[in-house]
Amino acid sequence: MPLPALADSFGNVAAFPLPHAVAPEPTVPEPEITERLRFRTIWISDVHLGTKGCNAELLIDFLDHTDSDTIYLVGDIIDGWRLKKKVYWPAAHNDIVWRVLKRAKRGTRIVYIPGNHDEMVRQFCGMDFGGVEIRRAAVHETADGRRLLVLHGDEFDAVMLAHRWLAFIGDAAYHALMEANRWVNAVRRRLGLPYWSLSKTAKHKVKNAVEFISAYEEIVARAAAERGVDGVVCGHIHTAEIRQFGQVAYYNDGDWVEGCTALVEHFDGRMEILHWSEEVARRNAAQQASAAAAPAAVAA
Ligand SMILES: [Mn+2]
Repeated sequence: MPLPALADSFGNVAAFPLPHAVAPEPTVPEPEITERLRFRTIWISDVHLGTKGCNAELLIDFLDHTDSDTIYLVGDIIDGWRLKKKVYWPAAHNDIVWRVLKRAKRGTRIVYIPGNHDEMVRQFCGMDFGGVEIRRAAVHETADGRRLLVLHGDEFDAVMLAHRWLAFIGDAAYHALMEANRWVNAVRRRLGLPYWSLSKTAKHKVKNAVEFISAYEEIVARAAAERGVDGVVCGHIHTAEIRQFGQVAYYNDGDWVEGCTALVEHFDGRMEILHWSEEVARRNAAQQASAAAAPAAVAA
C-alpha cells in the first residue's frame, strides 16, 4: 500500500476535521447596528471574565454599540485567580473574547495590558496573539498631542498595602449596611434597648475607603509625573475617575463588575467616562419615544 495519501492527509493538519463542530458565531449574535458610537480610543479594564461578578451582558452591548481605532484592555480582563479555584466560563464570556478578536480582525488596534488577576498573561508581554498586542504598559498619544502612560495599576499595591483591603468596601455594601442599621435599631427600640450605631462604624470604614481611593489616585499621578508624561490611565481599583493633579491628568476606566464604565477619547482628544447602564437607558428611552412618535406621524 503506497503511503503518499496518508502523508498528504497528515501533511496538512489544518485539513483535519475537528472532533466537535465549532460554532463560528457567538451564542449572543452580533446585531446589525448601522450607527455605532465612534471614538478614537477606548479603555476598559477589570472585566473579570471567569467570575459571576462580570457583567457580560452589558459589556457585550457596549462592544456591539461602539467602535474605535484603538482599544486598550487595561488588565484584570480574565480572572485567573478565581478560575484556578473553580472553572466558571459561560458562553457569554466566550462571546466577549469572540468580539474582541473580531475587532482585531476588522482592523482595530488592540493592546492588552495584563493586570494582577490575569498575571499569567504577563509572561507573554511583547508578543502578539490574533492581532492583540500584549504589553506590560504603553504610552498613548492623544489627538491633542498629550502622552498618557497606560498601565493596570497594581504596581502601586506595595505602597498602598497598609489599607489595601479598604478598597473592597464598595458603595453597595455601604447602602446594605445602612439598611441593616435601620432594621437592627427598629428591633432594639422595640426591646427597649438604646440606639446602637452600626452605621457609625460603617461610615468610618467608608471614609477610609474614600481616603484610600484618593491616596491611590495621588500616588499613581505622582508616579506618572516622575516619568514626564502628561497623564496616566489605569484601572485596578474599580473606581472610574477623571482628575487633574497639577500638570498630570489621572484617568481610571473603572470596571465591568459594578460600575460598568469605559474611558473613551473623542477624535479631538477630549476624554470621557461612559457609564454604560445609563447609555442603555438613554437609548431605550429614545427608542420608546420614536416608537410612540411614529404612529402620530402616520396619522398626520
Ligand atoms: Mn487589579
